[in-house]
Amino acid sequence: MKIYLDGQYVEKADAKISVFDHGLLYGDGVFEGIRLYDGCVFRLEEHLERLEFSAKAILLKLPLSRREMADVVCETCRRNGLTDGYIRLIVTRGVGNLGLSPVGCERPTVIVIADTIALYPAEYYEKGLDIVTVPTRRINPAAINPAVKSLNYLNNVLARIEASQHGAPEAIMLNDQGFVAECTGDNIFMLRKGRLYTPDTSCGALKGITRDAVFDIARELEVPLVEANLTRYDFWTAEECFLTGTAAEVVPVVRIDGREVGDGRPGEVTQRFIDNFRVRVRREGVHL
Ligand code: PXG
Repeated sequence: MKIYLDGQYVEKADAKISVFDHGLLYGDGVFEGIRLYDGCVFRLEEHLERLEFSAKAILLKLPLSRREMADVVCETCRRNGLTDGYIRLIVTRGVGNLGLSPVGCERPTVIVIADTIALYPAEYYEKGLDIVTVPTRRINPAAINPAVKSLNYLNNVLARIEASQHGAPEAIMLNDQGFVAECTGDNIFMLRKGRLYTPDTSCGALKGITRDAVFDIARELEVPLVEANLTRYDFWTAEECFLTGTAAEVVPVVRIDGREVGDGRPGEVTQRFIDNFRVRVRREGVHL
């Protein structure tokens, strides 16, 4: 496997970074997780824009232009002979000294990993997920805004561990006011009386690329969509629920905190969104 590391394509065994890299020392950096479908990088421009916004928010100047970054992403896929897979794009503050200040970091580290993806089991899509709310809260937007896809994922990691302690594959995370924010690596939607609802990003959620795709699907399918402050009660009493994310795509939820969602089976509207999304991934990509 070839990995892009600071201007070179190196073998996996040689893809190493310094212990003085601030990405490691402080989680000081940003990243993207991107999917490759049938030789097309799904919504690459949107991912690169989010990376730029994340970098801007943490005052990190990206060393590559949008065009250069896109070329490096595609070239890494080509060099690995991939047509379907998962791309992890990482930019850290770079190598510095021991000390929080990034002043000594001369050059950001840029890494692109392109690998095959372990798909979610088909059962998740056929039967739906059984998920729980966990105690670990999403970060307050006044701290690091959760819209920044930063290398600080510890609260999401803890939430994911708490989910697995309950045997759940994903977890609902609340914000500090107790409203539903999102899941640990997915956004969340629910359906009630023909309207689709999702937490407003001011509730502390990542502006998901898949979430955006679902907004477009809602427009196409003429399902009204509302961004709002939502509580756990809203989700417990919903008719349908699903999660969206680069890894998960669109996946139904059938049980939340021990309460059945609707009739406890993946919903009809959810299925229409899944089907529509699976067509789009082959249409909305940048060809390698
Ligand atoms: N919320 C959070 C906190 C995320 O990290 C999403 C929502 C969904 O966003 P996208 O843009 O993917 O629709 C994410 C994305 C992984 C993995 O390795 C996690 C994500 C993406 C890809 C892989 O678990 N998180």
